[in-house]
Amino acid sequence: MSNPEDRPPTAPPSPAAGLRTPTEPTAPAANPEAGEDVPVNYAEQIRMEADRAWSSTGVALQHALSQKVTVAFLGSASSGKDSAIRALFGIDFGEISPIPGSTDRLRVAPLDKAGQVLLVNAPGFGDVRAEVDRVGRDALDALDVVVYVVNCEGGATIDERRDLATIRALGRPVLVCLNKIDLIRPHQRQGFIDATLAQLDVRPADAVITAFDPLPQLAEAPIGVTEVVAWLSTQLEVSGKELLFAKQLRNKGAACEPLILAAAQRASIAGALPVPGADLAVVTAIQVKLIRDVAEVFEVPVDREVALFILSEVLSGGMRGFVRWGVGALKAAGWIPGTQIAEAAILALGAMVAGGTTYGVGQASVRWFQSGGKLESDKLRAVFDTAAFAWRTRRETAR
Ligand SMILES: Nc1nc2c(ncn2[C@@H]2O[C@H](COP(=O)(O)OP(=O)(O)OP(=O)(O)O)[C@@H](O)[C@H]2O)c(=O)[nH]1
Ligand SMILES: [Mg+2]
Repeated sequence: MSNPEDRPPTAPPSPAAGLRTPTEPTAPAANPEAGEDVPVNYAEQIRMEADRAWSSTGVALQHALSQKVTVAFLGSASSGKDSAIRALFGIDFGEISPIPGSTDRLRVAPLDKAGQVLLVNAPGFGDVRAEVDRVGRDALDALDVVVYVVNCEGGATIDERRDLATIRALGRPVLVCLNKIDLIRPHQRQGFIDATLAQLDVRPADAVITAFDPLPQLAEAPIGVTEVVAWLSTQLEVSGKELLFAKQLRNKGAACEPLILAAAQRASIAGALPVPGADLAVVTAIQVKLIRDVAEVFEVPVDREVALFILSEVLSGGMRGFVRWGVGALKAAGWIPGTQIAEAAILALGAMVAGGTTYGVGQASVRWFQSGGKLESDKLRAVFDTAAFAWRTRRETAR
């Protein structure tokens, strides 16, 4: 587990060392479909907007980081609660010091040194609730989300159904994990899943199939962790707590994925065109915030220059790839640079470009921070383009 206090004293990716002025866009070939006439001052435009966005996103970031999050892992004995915590956060819950006052029956422990992220762990909830002391009650009052772990090997019991009803009465989002799926033969799985969900009266949308600690001969790695993270992140986003949660996750790249998807989604519905000659402000602000969020997850200090560098490199460097495709496609649809968008076809394309560039910026940032700020520009751009085109493909097939 890492804490802000544990931060290695590594220097931030130094703009002075690794940074160069974004390459001047190479003159695009005269190909009407590839978006010629791309203004050469695009890089300047991006830098200006990103610079402005840097200041405005600081407040939002501070707010996100000042939150408190409480996540409970509940469920019958041996269902896999501790295994879930280990798979998600990479820690042994038993080794974290509980908050004084919590009991053996309901343990409350902080994941981070500042105590902003609390985990609650309790077996068989129904009878525990009657006995909880003040620490337990406070934790339950502050609960943001509940992960209810069921050993689906034996199906659900009446006690579990009752437990779940009591937990739902708390009025918090509850995710049911049908755990130990590895122990069920593949051809019997669907039957087990359907039966268990019916026994528990849970909708499929509120359940994830998991194996938090599978037998090595049955599965190489835990199953369903990505889905659990995605579900929790979506729930926590409502109250702006998803970043704090993401920071605690074991797998940093995977922790960023829901943040990137959510940002791309926001950008695509913003109704703005993040291309040369259009209004960049809204989408650029989303992208700058995303870069800062990704840096937070990787616990790397990021400064304005680094954010500007990543953005201008991937968006304007060379003016190729996805951005170039976007400009070409928009023009082919009748968009004239510098004008307002009115038509649905152009709006839809703009949404695709906004979502794709944001998704690409997120993935490029992950790779940048994973590399310790040492990724070469062409590799950074390649990550961006691959991701942005993948977003486009996904959207096209989703239609
Ligand atoms: N095959 C398999 N075993 C699992 C899985 N998840 C957990 N287990 C095993 O089930 C046992 C109990 O797991 P724990 O994570 O300790 O369960 P718990 O809910 O914390 O248990 P208690 O705290 O005792 O109530 C351990 O031996 C785990 O290795 C899984 O997905 N597949
Ligand atoms: Mg346990």
